[in-house]
Amino acid sequence: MLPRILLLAFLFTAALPAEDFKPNYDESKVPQYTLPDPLKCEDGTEVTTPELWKTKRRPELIRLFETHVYGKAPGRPQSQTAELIEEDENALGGIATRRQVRIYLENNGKKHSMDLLIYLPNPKRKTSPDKPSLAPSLFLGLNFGGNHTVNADPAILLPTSWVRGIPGSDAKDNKASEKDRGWQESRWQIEKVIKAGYATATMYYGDIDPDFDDNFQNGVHALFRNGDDWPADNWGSIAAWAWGLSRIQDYFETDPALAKFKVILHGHSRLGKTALWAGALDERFDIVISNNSGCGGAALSVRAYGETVGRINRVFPHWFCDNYSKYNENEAACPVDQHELIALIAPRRAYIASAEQDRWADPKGEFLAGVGANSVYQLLTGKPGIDATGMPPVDHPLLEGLIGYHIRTGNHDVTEFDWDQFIKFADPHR
Ligand code: GTR
Repeated sequence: MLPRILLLAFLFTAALPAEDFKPNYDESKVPQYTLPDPLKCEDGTEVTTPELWKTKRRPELIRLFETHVYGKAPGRPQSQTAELIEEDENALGGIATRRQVRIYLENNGKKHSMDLLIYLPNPKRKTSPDKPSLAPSLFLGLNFGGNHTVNADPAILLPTSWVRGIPGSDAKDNKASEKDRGWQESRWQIEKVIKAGYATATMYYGDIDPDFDDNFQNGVHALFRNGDDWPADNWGSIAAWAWGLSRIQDYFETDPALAKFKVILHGHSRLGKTALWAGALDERFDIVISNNSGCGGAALSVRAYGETVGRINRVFPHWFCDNYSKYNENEAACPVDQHELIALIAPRRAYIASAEQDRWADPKGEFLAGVGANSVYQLLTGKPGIDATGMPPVDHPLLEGLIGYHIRTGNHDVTEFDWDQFIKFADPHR
């Protein structure tokens, strides 16, 4: 039998649509381009002070990304409450306290709920004697298969929402399966994270918005949908998942056990795109980690290397706002590119992780987006984000700058190596 990871890689490739799209993997065929300047406003004003960045250019860039890329999400729902469904102070063999919290949202008379799984380390992380005021930290990320896939812990509740049948999972008829418990364990490394002193929390992304083109009738979109009108800059699914992450942060702030935690947002692939957009919008997130996020995530669109804007919009029409398709095969016309998404995280720390064989996500384009954000970090902090002159060799992480980066050997995945770097980068005592 094929190892599961190979089977997954095979199925993933085989599942690519039988359209004529041929990705470019030839660096010499990358078009000539000039990136939009993150420090130049639409009216030509040069941003020369942190104040001007904060009051003028940052809001402008957010509006441009909302209008042209991800769509504009609404504010908070009329009501949000949370219920502790289950708690065990002796979870994972005693190293953690598990809490499962149901978050209820209500708007315009419509209701929605979503389940959050949290592990807190036992005992609580010790503060360092020289930095006693440091807050504890928590990794927060959405998952692809259901909370029960992140660890084999038999007490984790299965999602009851629509489940996307990912190749390799046992989910059938869009229902979660018991057999998938712990299926994505290697991608989550829960025990390692806990033993390093961090808390960790996750939610199934389909609990926020199901990942299919449902004309935005389901998930949290339904709470705000008003008739058939759907403007071209309305929020797509990535914006909805990002909105859900901010609602989780709202919940943390109401819970005395969690309110003090610094939150490190992370995400893989489409959920890496989501983490970046959520972190760009919501400055309460302390650090943002993008793993193999590629097109519409950390990779520069204008390079059109690997997955392109046209290809992603055709295959996943519900991820972005409708306006984004204007830039199919026309990336340079878009007034923003993805280095400006990283710049929106400044002055907070960002980490970009690539994989050598994940050419579909354009590792070089992911690195160059970090470099493209340097001028904003320089303006806000006096230091560039990426602390290096060129792309580092494979398996040589850059951990020192405010923007961390690595390209590791291997495929599109989240591995223990990735987690080792995320943990080091996020260390509040470093
Ligand atoms: C692919 C898509 C990528 C990436 C990936 C994933 O099919 O082309 O942009 O998001 O899915 O999320 O697994």
